[in-house]
Amino acid sequence: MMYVLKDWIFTTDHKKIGLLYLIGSLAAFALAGCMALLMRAELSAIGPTITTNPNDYNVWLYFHGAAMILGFQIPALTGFLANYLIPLQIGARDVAFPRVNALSVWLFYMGIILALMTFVVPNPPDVMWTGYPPYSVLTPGNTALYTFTVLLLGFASILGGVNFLTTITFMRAPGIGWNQLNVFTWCTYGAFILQLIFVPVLGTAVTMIMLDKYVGTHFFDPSAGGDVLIYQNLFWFYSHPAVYVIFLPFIGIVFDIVATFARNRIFNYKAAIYGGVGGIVLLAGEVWIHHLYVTGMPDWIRVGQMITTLMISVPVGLLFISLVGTLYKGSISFKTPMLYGLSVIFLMLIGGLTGIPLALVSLDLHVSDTYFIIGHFHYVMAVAGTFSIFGGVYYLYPKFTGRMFNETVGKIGFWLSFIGVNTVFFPMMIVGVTTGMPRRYWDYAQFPAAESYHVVMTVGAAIIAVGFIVILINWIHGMFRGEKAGNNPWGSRSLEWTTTSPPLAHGNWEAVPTIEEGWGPYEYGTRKA
Ligand code: HEM
Ligand SMILES: [Cu+2]
Repeated sequence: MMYVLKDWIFTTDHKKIGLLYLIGSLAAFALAGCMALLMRAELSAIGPTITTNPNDYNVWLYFHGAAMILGFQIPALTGFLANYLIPLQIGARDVAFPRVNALSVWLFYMGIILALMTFVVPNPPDVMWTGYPPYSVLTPGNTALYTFTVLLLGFASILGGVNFLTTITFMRAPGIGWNQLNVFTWCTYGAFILQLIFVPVLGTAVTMIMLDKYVGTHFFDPSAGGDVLIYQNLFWFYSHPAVYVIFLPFIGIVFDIVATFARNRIFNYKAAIYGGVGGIVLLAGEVWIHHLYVTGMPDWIRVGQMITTLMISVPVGLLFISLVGTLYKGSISFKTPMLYGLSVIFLMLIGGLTGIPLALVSLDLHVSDTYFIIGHFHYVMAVAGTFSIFGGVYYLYPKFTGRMFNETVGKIGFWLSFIGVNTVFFPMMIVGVTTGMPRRYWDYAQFPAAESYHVVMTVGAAIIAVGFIVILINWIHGMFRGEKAGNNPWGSRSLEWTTTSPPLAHGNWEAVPTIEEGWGPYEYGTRKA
């Protein structure tokens, strides 16, 4: 037992590090999900329901937002999936800097532990995941916990970025050219470029908060010449590109799942990569003002970024068309991973179509800070991202466990979650537009018309919780009792499925795979390239 523990604690193997990211990020998801259940329970009726202290709601919401994005989605996508898959997809024995890789996962765990202090310290942080001043400076809450959590998770992702950009650029097996890379690997490449450029901006912004609160500087103090909008601009200058740090890897893994279960070549591969991924990386830093339309910005800035925001839907659209096109004339099998993959297309459609109107200043002014916004970003990022991650776990499950999960229970877990999320987040958009229900309110006596919607949303949240428990039971049961998986249970053409299940602990293959002329991860002998 001690040996096993030591082996995991001191591992530098990319597969084990990937699984450590998975365990930590799923724990963050479970806890942040519990916060959502508490919020939903409180909002299930007008008036105090499970607490009489409004600040409890602030703390739940802070932990929910921060843990879901920084503790679950980003680490699960650029930590677990990137670590486990990329070296296998490019035919490498490991990443470029294995020890740095180990350091980054333990920085991630230190960030998680610090975030958990929220439930231990007497004055928990209550600054929301956005950490806006002046409240984050003036609050008696422990803002330093928020700041250091962000810094630790930020350093972990910067180290990950350096590692994977180097690995993908220089460690591809002979014969694997840029046009033979998996879409997932390309998408993650784009995400890591954005990480390296924008994470330091967030690090700077939260450090300035700390200096204002604990050292007495005045960056955000208007009475001393400071300006709170500096922070909001810095925060969204990172956080909107961060949306693509989440979107790119999640759409990437969905591409790989859809191509495998449709037995089809990627539709318009080059347009998806160079137009889609390339376009997003180029434009990601040019749209952040759409989060600040209501802050009284001058029109020329708002209109300018309204245009860039509409423009960025073009590369996103290119990726979307390529993904849907990959289904065309495919022989589709509806296994559990594919159900998650297909559901992401549906969720993205709703999320994307409700996002385009938000780019328009005139419309956004009406729905900004209402439940319409919450519903929209849960569809386009939160839920689409989570379903991609779960789809990715189910897809790789036979590879990293060597066993199969139960297909029927897999489908039950999927449908419970799918029905649950639509029951929560679709009414959210309706109640936001029809009643103007504002976000971040722990009670809503002024909006009595919203109550019946809140009841439906709370029932939906409960269905999601049951779905997640069914999924967890299936994953744990499969690890001990699942059927043996074999190397390639899905019949995929991608390189990771040429290894054993699980792959060799060190080095992945006996010998670096030889890549034949014309090989490609999506060569199913269907349509011409
Ligand atoms: C799994 C089911 C989920 C449920 C039931 C849920 C529910 C909620 C609720 C009720 C709110 C608060 C609304 C308010 O008072 O303003 C909220 C806010 C939020 N959620 Fe979720 N959520 C879920 C998943 C996620 C996921 C996967 C993410 C990942 C990105 C996420 C990110 C956020 C963020 C960033 C906020 C805004 C926090 C803020 O206002 O500062 N949620 N969610
Ligand atoms: Cu944005």
